[in-house]
Amino acid sequence: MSVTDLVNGVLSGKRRELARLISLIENEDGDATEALIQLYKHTGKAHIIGVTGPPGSGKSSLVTKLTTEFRKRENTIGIVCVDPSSPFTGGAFLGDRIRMQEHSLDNEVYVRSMGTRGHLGGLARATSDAVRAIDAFGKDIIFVETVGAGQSEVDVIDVAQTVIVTDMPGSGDDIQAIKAGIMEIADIFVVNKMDLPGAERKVTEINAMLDIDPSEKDWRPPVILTNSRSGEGVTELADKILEHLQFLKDSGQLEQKGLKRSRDELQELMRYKLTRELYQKLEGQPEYEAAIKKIATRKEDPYSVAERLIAEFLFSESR
Ligand SMILES: Nc1nc2c(ncn2[C@@H]2O[C@H](COP(=O)(O)OP(=O)(O)O)[C@@H](O)[C@H]2O)c(=O)[nH]1
Ligand SMILES: [Mg+2]
Repeated sequence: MSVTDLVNGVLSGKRRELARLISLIENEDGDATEALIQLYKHTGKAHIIGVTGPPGSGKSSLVTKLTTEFRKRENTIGIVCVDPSSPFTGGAFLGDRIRMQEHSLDNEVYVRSMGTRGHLGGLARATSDAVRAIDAFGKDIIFVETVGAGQSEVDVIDVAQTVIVTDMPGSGDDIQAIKAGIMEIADIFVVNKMDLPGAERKVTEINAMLDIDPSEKDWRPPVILTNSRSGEGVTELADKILEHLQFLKDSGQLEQKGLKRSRDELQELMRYKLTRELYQKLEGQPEYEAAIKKIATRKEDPYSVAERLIAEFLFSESR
């Protein structure tokens, strides 16, 4: 299939072409970049919603219920599930797929899982490109679900305009969540499994944490109780999500976020491209291997060698 066919297919809403493009993205195929170049001007329309939190807190169930809610409101939906902690794409997402099955016959809902490929930087890159492809495909709302455990999902969730952090009663990992920087990125907190004992206390705890947050934000993240099995609280959550988007627009923060993201993305792409080209050039070269040995045997130091190699790379004409 030619890149033009692929691009036209995605733009005209063909699911097969979208799936194919995301596979190319995952495999870091050059055709994917070519397609994304052509698609870029058709993107930037979707409301991207990040959903993160501990495993088992109910992210997938919640996304499924939110999808039902937004479908009622005539929105079309994309869902991207990311699990950086698991190398087993198929198995890890089996549960997610089963949970999201109630939408599998709905053409207006597109679900895709992303597994670990290469290093985490690559995963964040691939996820943001997959989201972009779904944006060009024309979905109004795109959920990005990722398990909350560290820097990697903060990177993954960076594509989102609205970030939901999920928690559940009885989970004692609040301190850990703060450490991981998950608290700071939340626009909305959800205490899911409100049917279980301790849900109200959890809400109080999170609110207490927000009270001592020194940063003076214009938006105080609301804390919402949900039951992702019955759907209780989900309508309120959907309203809050829209309220947050409206706040971003009214306050000018949506524009700011867009600029920040473009700056970050450009830097990241340049860094990625430069290092990849550099390594490709150096890897296996006798002088490179010799320099590594010299560093190990203290005949040279890594600081000077790094400077020299980068200078040589930047100013070499045969690049
Ligand atoms: N009791 C209860 N169980 C829930 C609720 N939401 C999800 N679950 C269950 O919690 C488990 C984990 O849910 P899942 O959506 O896969 O969580 P994820 O790992 O965060 O995506 C599943 O067995 C769900 O059925 C809820 O509101 N109440
Ligand atoms: Mg899940």
